[in-house]
Amino acid sequence: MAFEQDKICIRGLRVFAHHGVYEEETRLGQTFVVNASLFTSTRKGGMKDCLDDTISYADVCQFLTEYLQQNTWKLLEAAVEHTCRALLLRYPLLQKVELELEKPSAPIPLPFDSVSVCITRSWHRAFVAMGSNMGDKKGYLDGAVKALKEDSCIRVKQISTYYVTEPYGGVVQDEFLNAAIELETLYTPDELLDVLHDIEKAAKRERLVHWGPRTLDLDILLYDNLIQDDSRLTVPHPDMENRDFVLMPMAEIAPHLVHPVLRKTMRLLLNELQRK
Ligand code: A4P
Ligand code: MG
Repeated sequence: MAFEQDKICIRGLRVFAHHGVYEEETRLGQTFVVNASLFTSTRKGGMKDCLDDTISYADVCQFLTEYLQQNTWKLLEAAVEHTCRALLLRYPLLQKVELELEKPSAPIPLPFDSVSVCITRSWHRAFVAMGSNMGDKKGYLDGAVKALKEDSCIRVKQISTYYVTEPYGGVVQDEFLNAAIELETLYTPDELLDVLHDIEKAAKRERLVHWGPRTLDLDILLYDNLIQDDSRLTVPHPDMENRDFVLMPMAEIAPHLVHPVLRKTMRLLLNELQRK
């Protein structure tokens, strides 16, 4: 049972800080007002009546105050973006945050109550396929896992077994080592793709032959229930249902996960492919 709608709300926290485009704003400072909704399951804390099992709103208010005072941004957009990320990284029980930063004394020579920027940010669940068929294949996959683990905006949740697989796609080449990873990330799909490309580059990956040999290939298989198809990124990965080297590790770490387009579980997709 999920408690995704539970939230802890903070309204009207006043913080004297120095954000603004104008020099007087950063020099003199002004009062900002913070409103926050912290999405986290309150069930355990509620049942046990224990502060250790929830997020302390007093602690969050203190953190917000210090964070907004210790940093200076020109834009409210930047202040809320960085603050959301800092909150999500600091509080492991926090799944999603809605943050509004108001500037009641913004330099606007007109009568107004307040201006604000309000954004919602959260952890996302993604699955990444790894493949290597050159050199130290296991070393390349291990290196990719290590690089993902070292990124603070990524939490590696599960790693499948490494599978030795026959090359798929018609190019005559060495056998592959393949695996799948489940992760949680603060990155958008495009940002995650950039991170994967950087890890590929660090593994001396060269894009020579399409579907050809590679030290390291990292593909995004799934990202939440997102369906996206543009010139740079297609999610779910367009060919995953035809690839046993993707479905075997996926059926191992997420057998009941449903493909958002095909509406079938990973285990069923693998069974269907193996029967073909
Ligand atoms: N791109 C679009 N969607 C995605 C996505 N979901 N994840 C774009 C990652 N990238 C995505 O990829 C080309 C472009 O695809 C990227 O720049 C990105 O913008 P690439 O990695 O540069 O080129 P590639 O790997 O040669 O092509 P492709 O189509 O990604 O090949 P695949 O699909 O990765 O297949 N056989 C076995 N047994 N095991 C394997 O791992 N891999 C391949 C390569 C062939 N045969 C294999 C295996
Ligand atoms: Mg690829």
